[in-house]
Amino acid sequence: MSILKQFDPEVAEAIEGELQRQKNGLVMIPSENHASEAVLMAMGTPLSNKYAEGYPGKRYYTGCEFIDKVENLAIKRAKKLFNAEHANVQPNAGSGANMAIYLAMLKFGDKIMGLKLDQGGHLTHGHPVNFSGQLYNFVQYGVNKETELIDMNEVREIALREKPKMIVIGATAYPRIFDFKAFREICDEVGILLLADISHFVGLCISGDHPEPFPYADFVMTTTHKTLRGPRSAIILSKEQHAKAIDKAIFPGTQGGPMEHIIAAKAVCFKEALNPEFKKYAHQIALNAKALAKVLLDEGLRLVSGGTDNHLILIDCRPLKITGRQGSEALAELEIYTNRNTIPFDTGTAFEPSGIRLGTPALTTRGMKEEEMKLIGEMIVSVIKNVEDKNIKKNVKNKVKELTEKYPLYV
Ligand code: DSN
Repeated sequence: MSILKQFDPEVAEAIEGELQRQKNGLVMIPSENHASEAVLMAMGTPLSNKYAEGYPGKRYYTGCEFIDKVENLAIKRAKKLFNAEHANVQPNAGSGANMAIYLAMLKFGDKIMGLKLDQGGHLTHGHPVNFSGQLYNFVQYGVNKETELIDMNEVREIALREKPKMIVIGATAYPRIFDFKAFREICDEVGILLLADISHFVGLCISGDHPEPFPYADFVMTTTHKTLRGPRSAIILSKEQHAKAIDKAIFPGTQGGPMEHIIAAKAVCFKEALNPEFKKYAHQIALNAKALAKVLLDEGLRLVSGGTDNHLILIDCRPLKITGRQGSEALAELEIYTNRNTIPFDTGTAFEPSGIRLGTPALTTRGMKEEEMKLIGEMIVSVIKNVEDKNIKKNVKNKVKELTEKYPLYV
């Protein structure tokens, strides 16, 4: 940092500010985490300087011997971690990775089934403003209005009626488990492909708190920076029979030179995740989410689907007479970072939705456990029940300081 500080104090100052924000705050946005220093270090390396279009052993550039070594390590570790037949570690991000899978297996205009965005899905699972909804003919499934759970009978009915070529499962705001086996049975009945986008809960698939997608899914896409705690990026895992098509869809289909510094950081992250300690960490994410949900429920909040089975929770703010934006902004003022989110059958908008989405991956990285979740849950409830109360805010701000000092980050 000292060279950067000297050369470009403005950028250095902003980076330092962000570091301090993370250190001094409680990061509870469920898609965020704090990568290790080893992961961060791998990203800031001269591997970024190298062009390496192609794949290990088959590059379009000379001088790729060290790049090949790094990418082969990432591939080998990813395959082992996920019990996968094939791994492509080049995708830059989850959206592009999903795009490549569609490109590999479908024709524009083909029918796909995905979970509705406002009921927990992702933009790339068929939303009309996204390339997915514009280039493909998406039919969407949702959650049951009463239970707020995915209704497998409805999924089956839609699949049999619509006969899509692929079903996409996975979510950004669904607090429950995906039954991969049940989805596979439906896909087999219709004779179609299954893509599991496990980006959010990937860590829990490794710890055993969520079922594993293989052997049920044909393709697995995951980002690497959420519960997996690696660099901001993604990978695609698949059965061997689809390996060529996937590789071609990434390069030259949708990407050029791979970001080998990020691939190095992914290799480091997979090494961390293969360590038995990671399973303990990811299991604790789930335990912490349950403990947090319990205190929120005990304090009288309504949670979507009545709780959580994974790493995230959705609070329905309507009974509190505030919007998700008001609630999340009141918390952010006190350095508790959550995000506003739509809830199923929301009457609000994406910008002014009725929910707050929060989770435990980053707090768990800091070493916090159930006891801290109880304390934090009580703090959150006191703030969102009284968004204008200055005394409560002062008290919570002090508690955030105590907690972040007790569980320091990047020491
Ligand atoms: N934006 C991510 C999230 O917050 O869940 C998904 O891509």
